[in-house]
Amino acid sequence: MSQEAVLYSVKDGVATITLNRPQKLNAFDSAMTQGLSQALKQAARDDAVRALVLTGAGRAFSAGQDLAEFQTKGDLVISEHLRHGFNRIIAQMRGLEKPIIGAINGVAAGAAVGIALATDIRIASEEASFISAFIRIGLVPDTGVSWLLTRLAGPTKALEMMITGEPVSAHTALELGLVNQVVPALDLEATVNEWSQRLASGPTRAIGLTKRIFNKALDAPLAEVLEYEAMLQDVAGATEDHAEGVQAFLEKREAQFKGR
Ligand code: LHQ
Repeated sequence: MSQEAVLYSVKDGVATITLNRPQKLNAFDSAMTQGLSQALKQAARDDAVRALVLTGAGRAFSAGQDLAEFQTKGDLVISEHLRHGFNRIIAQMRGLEKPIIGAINGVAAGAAVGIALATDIRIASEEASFISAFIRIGLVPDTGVSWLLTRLAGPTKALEMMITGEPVSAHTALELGLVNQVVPALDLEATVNEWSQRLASGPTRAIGLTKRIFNKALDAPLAEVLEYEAMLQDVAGATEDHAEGVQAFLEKREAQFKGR
C-alpha cells in the first residue's frame, strides 16, 4: 500500500495537516499538492475545526516542488502547473478564515517557502531553515515567495535571499520577521500545541475576519481599509462571541468563545 502523501487529523478543535513524504523531504508531487488542497478544503468546511497546524514529517518541512516528478511531465507548461497547484493552495491558505499555525520543523525550500510564509503564525524549530531555492535551478520565485518575502523581511533581505538562494537559519528568520518564535526541536510540538489550543478557543469568526482585514491592509490605501474595517466590524459585532466577550468583561470572568 502506498503511503498517504498528506495526513489529516482533528483533535480538540485543531486540524493537523502533515506533509508526509519524509524520504523525499516532503517534496510536492501531484498527490501531495492535491492532498494539501483537499485537506485545507476539509478544514475550512468543518465547523468543529477552529485552528489548523501545518507541518512536515521527518527532518524537513518541505523541499518544494518534486523536481524528479516534474521532469517526467515533459511538455507541461510551468505556469499552468502553478495555477492549478501552488497558486491555488496559497489563495486557499490566505482566504481560509481560521488561523493556520506553521510548525516549521526543518528546511523549507522553493515553493515550500511560500507555503510556510502563507501560514498565519510560524513557529520554527532551531533546525529549520528557509531557502529560496529557485535561483539555484535557474528559475524565478513563485508560490507567492516574492510577495511574501518582500513584505515580511523587507526588500533588502528578500532580494538577497531570492538572487543568492542561500539558506537562512531559524534565528536569522526570527530577526527578519519571517517567523514568530524559534524553539529547540524537542519543544516544537508542545509550543505549537499551546498556540493551537489558544487560537482554537478564540473568537473564530473575529480571527477569520481579522485575516481578511490583514490581507487587505497589506495592499490597499488607508481610506479603503478604514471602510473595510467598518464593514467587517458590523459582521463581527453581530456574533455570539462578541456578546460573550463583552459580557465576560463586565462580569470580570474569562470569556467562553464558541466560534459563532
Ligand atoms: C528531492 C527534492 C526535490 C525531489 C530533496 N525534489 N527530490 C514550481 C513549478 C515547476 C517547476 C519547478 O519548481 C517549482 C517551484 C519550486 O519549488 S522550485 C524549487 C524546488 N526545490 C529545490 O530546488 C530544492 C531541492 N532540494 C535541495 O536543495 C536539498 O534537498 C535541500 C537543501 C532541501 C536539503 O538538502 P539535504 O539535507 O542535503 O538533503 P538531500 O538533498 O540529500 O535530499 C534527501 C532526499 O530528498 C534525496 O533523495 P535520495 O533518494 O537521493 O535520498 C533528494 O533527492 C530528495 N529531494 N528535495 N525538490
